[in-house]
Amino acid sequence: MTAFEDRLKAIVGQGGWKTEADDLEPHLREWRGVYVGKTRMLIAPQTAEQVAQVVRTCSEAGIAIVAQGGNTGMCGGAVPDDSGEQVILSLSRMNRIRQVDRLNYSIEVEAGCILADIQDAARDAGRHFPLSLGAEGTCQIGGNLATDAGGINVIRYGTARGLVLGLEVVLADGTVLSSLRSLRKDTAGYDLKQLFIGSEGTLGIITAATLRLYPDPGETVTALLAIRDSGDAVQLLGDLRVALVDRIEAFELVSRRIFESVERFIPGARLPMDEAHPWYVLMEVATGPNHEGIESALMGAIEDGLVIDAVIAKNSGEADRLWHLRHSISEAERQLGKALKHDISVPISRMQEFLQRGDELLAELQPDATLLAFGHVGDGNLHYNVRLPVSLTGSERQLAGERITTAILDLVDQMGGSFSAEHGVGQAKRELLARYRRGPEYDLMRRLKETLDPKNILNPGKVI
Ligand code: FAD
Ligand code: 2HG
Ligand code: ZN
Repeated sequence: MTAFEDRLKAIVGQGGWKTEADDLEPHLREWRGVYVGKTRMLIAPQTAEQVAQVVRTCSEAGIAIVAQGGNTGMCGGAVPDDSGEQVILSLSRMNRIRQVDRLNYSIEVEAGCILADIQDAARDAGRHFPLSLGAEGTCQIGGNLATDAGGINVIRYGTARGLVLGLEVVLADGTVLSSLRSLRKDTAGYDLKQLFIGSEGTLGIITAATLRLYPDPGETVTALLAIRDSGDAVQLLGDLRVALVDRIEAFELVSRRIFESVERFIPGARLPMDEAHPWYVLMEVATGPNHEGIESALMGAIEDGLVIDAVIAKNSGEADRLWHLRHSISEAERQLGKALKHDISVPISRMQEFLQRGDELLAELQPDATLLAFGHVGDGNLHYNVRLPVSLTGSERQLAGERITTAILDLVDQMGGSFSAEHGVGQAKRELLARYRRGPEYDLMRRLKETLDPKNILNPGKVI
């Protein structure tokens, strides 16, 4: 096996690999510590051609490859299995922003670019790259595309998939498939790039992308709104979309319980409302220079009884502090103790019904469980996380967890929703994919995997 490792080292050159246990350790565990694996080595190419040579070498030797971006994924997709045989292919040295085309509103980037760096490069060019999520300082665009990430601005700009104009991918046999076009219209045959977006490293390795940019949204206003009931959020959104002429950039629902844990675990975090309310909406609106419409829209919502209290950020510092509360939720939840995570979506019009039926299910199955619900209500995606009582023993916990997850996800399925809205499948939800996408949809996914990766060397054991 040394000869194999030497061949990989020769492809990437000095500084392009890691084999020492201490260096590898952060790459072997997913950020919550739920999935931990082993590896033979980490290899970090600098060009698509080097990626192709690594893939060819691994394919010849029958060694599996796990692509890894920022390793912030929620489903264990970027972590190798525990055989110690798999190679981690890190994209982190492919981090060049190649070019910004201002008139075409596009940017070409390598897969290892950190998401926040792409946002900054767009801003420096007077443009806006709207993908935004709590992990943006660490996650990489290759990982964002491989998981079809969502985040807080989907309501206005769609998920990562909608932001891709062109893609460069290395296939399982080492072919470099380059379609780095920057066109908005292109009906020349099948849209192949869509196959790789959301495929979590199982169909190809994404090495570069051309992304869509937008005009800078200009002045925005961030407001924290207290609401009586989670269901009111949907009605409120429906009304505000009209009142604000669809200029809502983000619309997030958070329960009081969640903000309490953020205040408890995140240093300096404090909700700027004295009175406690059961639910909150954190909203960002592109208002224009005079903050047109926002106050009258909110007054209308207060008169209608949908909003019971509101705080409007007076400046960007206050807005950043509000968003910091939102982006700290996962970290607070991690410190509170692992919860059962349900990253679900339902049609927005059925969100209220889902929340009500979900409450009923929890009350029936585990009345002493704690619901930690929050999410991107503006696009129908809720993180319906559930914390089990600490008093349960290991086996009770396992059983209760399985019963609750099955009941919640069956409900989501019956309501025309998805068990995986934005985090992907990884190794965490492989069985769920087989369960909820059974039939022709699942069969075609299998056939695609077998066709594109016949030796099953790309991230085996993940997704399918
Ligand atoms: P990784 O975790 O490294 O990899 C994820 C998957 O993609 C793996 O299967 C991996 O094999 C594959 N992969 C990575 N790079 C490539 C590549 N170049 N080619 C092919 N396959 C590749 N997600 C959301 O959608 N919305 C959120 O709001 C959100 N908020 C988050 C907040 C926090 C605090 C954290 C920790 C995570 C959050 N996430 C969110 C989850 C995570 O950040 C996203 O899934 C992100 O897109 C993963 O990017 P990454 O570079 O870390 O990918
Ligand atoms: C978010 O919206 C992320 O903050 C993380 O998608 C969700 O931790 C979670 O469950
Ligand atoms: Zn989310």
